[in-house]
Amino acid sequence: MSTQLETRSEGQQTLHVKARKDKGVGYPDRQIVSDENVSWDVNWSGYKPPYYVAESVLANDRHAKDGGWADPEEFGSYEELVEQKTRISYEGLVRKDKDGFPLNPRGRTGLRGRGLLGNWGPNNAVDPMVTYTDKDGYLRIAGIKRKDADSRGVPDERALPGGMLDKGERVTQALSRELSEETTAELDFDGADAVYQGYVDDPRNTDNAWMETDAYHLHIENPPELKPADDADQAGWFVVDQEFLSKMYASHAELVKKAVEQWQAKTGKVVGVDGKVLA
Ligand code: RP5
Repeated sequence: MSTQLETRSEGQQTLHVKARKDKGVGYPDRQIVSDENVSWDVNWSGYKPPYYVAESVLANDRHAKDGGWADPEEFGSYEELVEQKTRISYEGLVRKDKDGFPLNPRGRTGLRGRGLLGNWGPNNAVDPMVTYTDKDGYLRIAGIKRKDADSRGVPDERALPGGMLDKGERVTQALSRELSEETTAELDFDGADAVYQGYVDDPRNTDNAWMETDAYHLHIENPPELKPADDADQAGWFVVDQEFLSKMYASHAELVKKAVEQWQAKTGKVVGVDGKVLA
């Protein structure tokens, strides 16, 4: 008999790791930030991280371009930006540095600016987690290979088919839209279970711009076919085993573990380390 899948979350307040060690495509090297120096409350006079904002962000300044999705590079105050475009932080009040730039709620990342992210401060995403139990009794989840995985040197990495929350969009609408855009599957998330709201340890995060998500779980009986589209190079139903969890993008493994933990509590089922659903 399999031992149980490790679903214990490492906690949502743990130090971010990928946001310090990994990089988005085109990023300069981050200044190395040791665990002891992550917190903004630690005085560190030697902290002089590079500044980076991607060309694609600058080219999509919504003040300069119709349909632009990014904040302007120069801004009066963070509060003004919040008024112009909804941005929600589930991490408490957004702190600012002495120059008025929003500060990453999990601390230093070794990089200033916005990198590939359009918003100063939180960038809100949604992550649909859709599972079913296959005919052999394995728990499978809808996953993708992101288009940027090869360029980041992690071809085996897998991710949830998540994406950005559009302005004025309901979270359940965004979950359906993103799933459909990345996998072509059409599902209704109105009855889905809320799993997590908050910071994502994303490789694109910087000191001044970071990802936050709303993650929901839906367990279904009849899985639709998944075909890769939009930001996905591959899409498929992956067995939720320890190995799959170990190669997930950003902090997606933490989200999946939490969803499995909730599902086990709700159904009384137990998922083994190999993804097999035990009675
Ligand atoms: C992650 O980035 C989120 O958890 C979500 O899966 C994803 C959204 O960004 P894009 O896929 O739109 O680049 O932080």
